Amino acid sequence: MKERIKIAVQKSGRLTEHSITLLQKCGLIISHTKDQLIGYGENMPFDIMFVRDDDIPGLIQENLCEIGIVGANVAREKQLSYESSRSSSNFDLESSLDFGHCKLSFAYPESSSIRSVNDLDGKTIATSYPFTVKNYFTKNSIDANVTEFSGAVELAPSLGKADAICDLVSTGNTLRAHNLMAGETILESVATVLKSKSEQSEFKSMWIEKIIERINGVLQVNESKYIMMHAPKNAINEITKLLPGTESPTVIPLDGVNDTVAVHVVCKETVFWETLEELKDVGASSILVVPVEKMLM
Ligand code: PRT
Ligand code: ZN
Repeated sequence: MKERIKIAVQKSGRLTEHSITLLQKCGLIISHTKDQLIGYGENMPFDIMFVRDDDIPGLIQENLCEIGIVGANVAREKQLSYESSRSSSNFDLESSLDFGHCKLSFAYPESSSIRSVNDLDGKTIATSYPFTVKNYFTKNSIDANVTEFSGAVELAPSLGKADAICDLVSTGNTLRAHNLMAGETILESVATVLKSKSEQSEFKSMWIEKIIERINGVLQVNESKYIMMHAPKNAINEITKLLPGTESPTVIPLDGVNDTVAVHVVCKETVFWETLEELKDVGASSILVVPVEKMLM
């Protein structure tokens, strides 16, 4: 039987749809019905394991999966928990993705006198990320107690279980609804590709590198644009400087014209209207900006 590589993604939650879309953009055709815990990659040797996000680092740690997509918040917490038991994590945080943005931040009851981390000595903090929070306290010499809550952390102060909390925040609406004030952020998080550090067969290594290269390609494409314009020959240097993240432009002569050329560039960062206006100021005309569908560097 041919070897298969297992990719763990969240079964049902904020990361699920984005993770599947990302793998599909990498060319993977997944056959999967809603109730199945495993999806089958029809055209590549990948199986997709649908699990709770908290289980993803552990599956890689135990060599049951080779790749995972999970919030950096979860990956970091698990790394610190392994380190606390004197082992080390068996995965690398490989690529930061463009979804799942959130912050792990302190929040203080409006009714309390706590206004910053400097007021936390001797206080009790509720969180679902005890290792990350304890690590922060140790590094900043703060002598506070940490109590683990697996859900509804924002209720802990009103239940009398904690003086403050440290939880994920996205819009901040949940904090406001519970009369909590946002405090210092200890971790900015985004969905991340985890890759096993275990040694793999040549076949698996080749496919793991291939899918990661394609993921990075998809990320680049999301921002990248192909830009075409006419420009005076002597303005090419200035044009390249105005377009961030470009490599050497392709310069094509125009039929019957001597001092004007067609310039084509791939720009790997967002192109703003202001940039187009600046291009015009240095002599460019007929500027076209088109999306890039696929890119392999
Ligand atoms: O069932 P499973 O364990 O897989 O799911 P889960 O409930 O643990 O995770 P899920 O789907 O809620 O989140 C998965 C990942 O999404 C997290 O680990 C983060 O990496 C990321 N993420 C991004 C968030 C948020 N934004 C977020 N806002 N995870 C949780 N939240 C919570 C936050 O804690 C708060 O309670 O959403 C609530 C609303 O936030 P506000 O600030 O927008 O009001
Ligand atoms: Zn979870």
